[in-house]
Amino acid sequence: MLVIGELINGMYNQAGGAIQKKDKSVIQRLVREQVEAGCDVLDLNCGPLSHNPAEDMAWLVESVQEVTDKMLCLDSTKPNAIEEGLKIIRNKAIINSTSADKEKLDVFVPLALKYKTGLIGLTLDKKGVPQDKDRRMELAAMIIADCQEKGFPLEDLYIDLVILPVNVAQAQLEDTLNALAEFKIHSSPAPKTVVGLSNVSQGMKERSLVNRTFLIMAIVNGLDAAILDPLDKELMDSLITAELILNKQIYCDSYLQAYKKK
Ligand code: THG
Repeated sequence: MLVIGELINGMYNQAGGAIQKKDKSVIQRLVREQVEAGCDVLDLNCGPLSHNPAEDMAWLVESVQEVTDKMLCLDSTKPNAIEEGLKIIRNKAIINSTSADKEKLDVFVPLALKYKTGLIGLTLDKKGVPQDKDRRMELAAMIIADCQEKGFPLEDLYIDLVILPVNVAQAQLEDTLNALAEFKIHSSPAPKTVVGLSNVSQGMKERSLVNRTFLIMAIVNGLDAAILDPLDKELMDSLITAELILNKQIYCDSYLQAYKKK
């Protein structure tokens, strides 16, 4: 499974303050810590307080690339912020994200083609996040069809079912788990799937427990990638163990350490 570290996000106090003060050392420490914890990709999000997201995104990409060659996931709703980052990116990147709206697809799919990046497609539109599984599947189908029409390779597309917090939309989580499984049944090759895991526990007390329980359930239902906090050791250890049990890694006694060195 592709593990995307979420900590370089202006929503977090640490990263948010560092972006405002242009303090590279904090960002570079967050890179090292997340990579050592076993993440494959780093999500970069300037956060809601950024006055100049394009400039901040370019600064983030530059600062992060000084200390790692890991893949970067550029997380912004603003195409110009994403493109400023892509212009200077050295390695493979993922655009996070387009919605299912035609105007968004017409901007982000060509951008992903131009820079040969991966692309996350959110199953939401102008009306917001769908309330049921069938509408999520319909929006996913719209994103997939648009990518096919434009010649974007489906193996580089990640469908995001947009996870809402348990305390806001409790009844929808089972739907999202079922939708994950249905992707794998209905199409071959199936599009890859991703979730923003920490969304599930926002505003709750038992965040770590809720995150890891949902993650394991999603992995069993075929989840391919997750944006998560890799410094949550119990979460990472549960993820690695779930992959081991699903026979996605070969067993050795030190499998937890072995995974993190990969
Ligand atoms: N899908 C996609 N991208 C995403 C999301 C998604 N990017 C952003 C987000 N969701 C995933 N990243 C986060 C990052 C932080 C938190 C949740 C999701 C979070 N932050 C603490 C909070 O708000 O309570 C901040 C607390 C602190 O400052 O320490 O929960 O769904 N494609």
